[in-house]
Amino acid sequence: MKNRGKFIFSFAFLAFASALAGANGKAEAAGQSEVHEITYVSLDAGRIVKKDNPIVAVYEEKFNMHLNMELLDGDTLKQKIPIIVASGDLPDLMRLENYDIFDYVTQDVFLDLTDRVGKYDNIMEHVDPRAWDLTAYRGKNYCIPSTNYTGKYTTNIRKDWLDNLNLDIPETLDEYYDVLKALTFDDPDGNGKDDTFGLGSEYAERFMNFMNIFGAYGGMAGFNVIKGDEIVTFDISDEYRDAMRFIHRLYEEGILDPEALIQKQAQGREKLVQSKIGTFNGWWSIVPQVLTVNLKMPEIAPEAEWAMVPPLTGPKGDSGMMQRNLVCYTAVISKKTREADTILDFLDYLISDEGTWLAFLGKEGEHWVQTDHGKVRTELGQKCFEEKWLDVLHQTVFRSDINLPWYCEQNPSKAPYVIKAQEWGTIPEAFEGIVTKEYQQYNGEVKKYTEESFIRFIMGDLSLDDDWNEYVTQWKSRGGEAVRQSQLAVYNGNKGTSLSFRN
Ligand SMILES: [Ca+2]
Repeated sequence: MKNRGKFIFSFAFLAFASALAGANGKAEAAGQSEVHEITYVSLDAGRIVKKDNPIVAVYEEKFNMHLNMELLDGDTLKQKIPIIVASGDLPDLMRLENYDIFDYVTQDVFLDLTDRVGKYDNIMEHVDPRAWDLTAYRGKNYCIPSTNYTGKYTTNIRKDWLDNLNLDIPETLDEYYDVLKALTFDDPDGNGKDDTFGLGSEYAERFMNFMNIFGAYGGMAGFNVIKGDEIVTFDISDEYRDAMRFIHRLYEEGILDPEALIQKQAQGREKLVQSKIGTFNGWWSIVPQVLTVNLKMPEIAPEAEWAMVPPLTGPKGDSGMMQRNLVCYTAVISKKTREADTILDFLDYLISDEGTWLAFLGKEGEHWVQTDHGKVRTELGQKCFEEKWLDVLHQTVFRSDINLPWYCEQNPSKAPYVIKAQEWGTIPEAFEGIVTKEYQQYNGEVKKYTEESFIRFIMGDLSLDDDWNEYVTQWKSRGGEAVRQSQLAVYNGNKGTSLSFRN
């Protein structure tokens, strides 16, 4: 223990010394190599910059560097990054979200890593090969991409209500309809009142609430789906129209909560907690965390028991939930930096097992201990984690293969949701990561038009028979056709394929 204490002291001292060195510029002891000053801007992801952070200090000492971190909230980041990039005066290191790299890579401000990363064993070992392809620009790599599991959604159902009505968890779309109907009209909560709906909402982005229905028709709203050597643009497909017919029927018959098409997320959740809704689609953590912990559903409705519904099988045997992007963020290095080697050394260590555990859980014996049940946070570790600075470097380069198994091991009540969401089939977007000029120009408008039309079709304001052709024509002329054709050209170019659209 004594040694450990000393160890920590020396790190703290070094961090202090390097901070001083940073402040005093050249006022360094003669003979000591200059500390590498590195500026780093990232989304805060709920973390804060702590002065003399002892975890950051370990990396700083190891690579003789000083990290000047700036963490920004999502809104600020969105405003600030374009300004930073336009100025040409970039921080040495930045973390960008999802595929945002494509918004800036054309401006030639990031360091080309293509011929550099090969010698970094940990980076080569732990970056998903698919992610290099997905983030490459004209065949070159300008970032270290991080990936996450792509299955993240579950369909949830009130198991106690099914039991009350002697019903099984539905497996097909037809069975789902029957169950939703019963959960609406057969008084599943047994209070003698007609006060429940079969299907409710969790997302303000309306499509998301029906993803298991789209999946049963072999597609996903907003997606282009590969079928053999053809691509189906789902939003203008016959399958999408059939899915909308199904949802329209739920609306017409009063099985879908009509407010699900207009209400805010918080209102939708409130109805779940108040036992007004039988099923919903959501992020895996909604039941075990948001409803159970944050909104205290077990106190409000002690009888409530949620179960998961596997992706429903549709009329042609299709099924699947929405697949999330594989790439969750990217680390980019400024083309102008003088510290590229130090940064890459640092990132290579950060993505190693040792570097990841340190960035994630802190120091062994201090912030966590090895037990029969895996690596368990100590009281101090938990406290530092809750103070939001312990794992501030953890989401620079991300190891989902370390993070997620640990999470499941330490949170057994939540693990089934995580695992099922991953295991169940998902439907991917064929053009993931392909952001073209046309996409940037038109996609926002096309998406808005599609969503507004979806709501009108479901409510019966537009007819799925009489207004469908006009909808498809409008969808294409408002930019949808230009967007998808431009993406297809890039896709075929990148892959060396010659796929075409079926519809
Ligand atoms: Ca009732």
